Amino acid sequence: MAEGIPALLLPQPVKVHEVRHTKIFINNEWHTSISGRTFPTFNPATGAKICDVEEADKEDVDKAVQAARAAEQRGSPWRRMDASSRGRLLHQLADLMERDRRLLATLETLDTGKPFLQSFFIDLDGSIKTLRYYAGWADKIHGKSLPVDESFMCFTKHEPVGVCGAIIPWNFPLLMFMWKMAPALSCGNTVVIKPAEQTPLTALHIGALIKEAGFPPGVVNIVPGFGPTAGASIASHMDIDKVAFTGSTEIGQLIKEASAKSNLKRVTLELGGKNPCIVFADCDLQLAVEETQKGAVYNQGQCCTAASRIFVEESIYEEFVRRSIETAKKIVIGDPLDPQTSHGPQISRQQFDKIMDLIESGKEEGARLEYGGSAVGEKTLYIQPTIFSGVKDHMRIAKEEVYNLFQFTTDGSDTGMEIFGPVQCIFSFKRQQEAIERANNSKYGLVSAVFTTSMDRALTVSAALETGTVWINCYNALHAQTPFGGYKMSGNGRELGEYALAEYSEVKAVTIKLSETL
Ligand code: NAD
Ligand code: NW8
Repeated sequence: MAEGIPALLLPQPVKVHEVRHTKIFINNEWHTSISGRTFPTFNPATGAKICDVEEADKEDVDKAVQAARAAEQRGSPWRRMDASSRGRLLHQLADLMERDRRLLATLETLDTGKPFLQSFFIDLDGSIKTLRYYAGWADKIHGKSLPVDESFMCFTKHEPVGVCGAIIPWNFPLLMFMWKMAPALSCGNTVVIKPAEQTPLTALHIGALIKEAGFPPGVVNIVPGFGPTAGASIASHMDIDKVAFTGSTEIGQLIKEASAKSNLKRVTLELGGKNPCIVFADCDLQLAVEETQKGAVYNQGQCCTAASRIFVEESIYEEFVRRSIETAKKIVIGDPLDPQTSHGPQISRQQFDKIMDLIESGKEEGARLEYGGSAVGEKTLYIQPTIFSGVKDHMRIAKEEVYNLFQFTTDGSDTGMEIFGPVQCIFSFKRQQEAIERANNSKYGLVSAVFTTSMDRALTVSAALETGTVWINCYNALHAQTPFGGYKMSGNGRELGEYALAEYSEVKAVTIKLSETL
């Protein structure tokens, strides 16, 4: 990202002497936890504690839900506000994020370990664009009038669902917050949002900006805390109307179960994938090598969109592997705050151990380790970008989804679904049909990619792939306008784009009997 640009000309992180916002945000005010408990958040690059954060639990979630309910009731300032003013407020928040962009990017990097320039250019840019996109929708959300039989007329109206819960993962803390909050507010809902326990800091700064932007109290409430406590209380709450979740498949299943057993709140899920790429011999080879590698290792491999199964046509297989190794050598591992760094640490010891275990199993089961495969230094959370080739489909690194589902149904234990680390697995294929079948042979269906210069082939293969997104000659090409979500066990519903509005509104049909006809 910073290639060829002198470091001095690039945006720089701010020196954060102290983190300003560490409390629970309810009704535009900062609250200490009812239990009196706090929890620490760490910098994964150094292992140092950044600060302590107030720990929300069930009682704090109840308080946040009460505030959100009062704020969405008919007659409240938020419900009385006209739709274009709602849009103005979302733009106002985007302006404040632009003002605080370096600080937000620095906090995101401290909390996640992702390289600063990625925080600055990708996460902040995507977050701001998502807000502005839904700001534009606020006064363009409307129903239809329907020509019904006999002497009736009918119109539909899109109303807010009510109080929307959101449970956010640690891999894109700010971006996932915006993917959920922006469409929810655009439709006129109020929200209770739980950031991941590993990464609460940027969400809390947004709390301060929400207040400064002038949102009425209770419209946005932020409850930092743990999954089994604060998260589970959102999922099973009797007075939350909808919950949106991004994270592991196992917890996604618990969320849906909790909804079923409580009040049947609406559920949207964005879960994992074992995302396939199909690389044909007629592709632009250098482009395919670079995009699939970025797909696999971007954000230290911690993406729901991670390219984890790369199928390459036999005739270019060896050259593809050779070039992938060359490209991996250019990745700069280092201090995430240094603008030259392109690869940081994994988020936590738990994730690090899981990934190293999977790398070891790959070696043992006979995959060829072409590059990397080790931790960097002692007692750090850094893992080298790693390439396996000659991977047969039966091996554990390739079939982790089957392995995990088996574990889940037998003893309920969680070994995590994806590798979720910087590991690229390259397979070879002979025929197009074979590649499609192998790509589709998964419980998941989040994203896939096709590399070819034949438009015909690109369209034929994209039609056959069972995934919510198909990228052709690109990877991780996400846009606020484009819906994103999974087929099969990768999730339910869509985020982003016009489609996401349907997840945050109820449709009311009003039918009128006309007494007079002409
Ligand atoms: P997770 O699913 O446990 O965490 C995601 C969010 O859910 C966090 O906010 C967490 O606090 C919350 N949560 C956890 N348990 C909950 C519960 N019982 N009820 C309600 N909310 C709960 O993910 P993790 O444990 O941090 O990571 C495990 C694996 O999940 C990773 O290795 C990776 O494979 C996957 N993952 C996927 C994504 C994604 O973007 N799809 C993001 C993070 C992790
Ligand atoms: C929303 C998102 C984006 C955007 C750009 C570039 C690289 C990677 C990602 C990405 C609006 C506009 C732009 C990315 C983000 C999230 C996941 C995986 C990849 N997003 N981007 Cl889960």
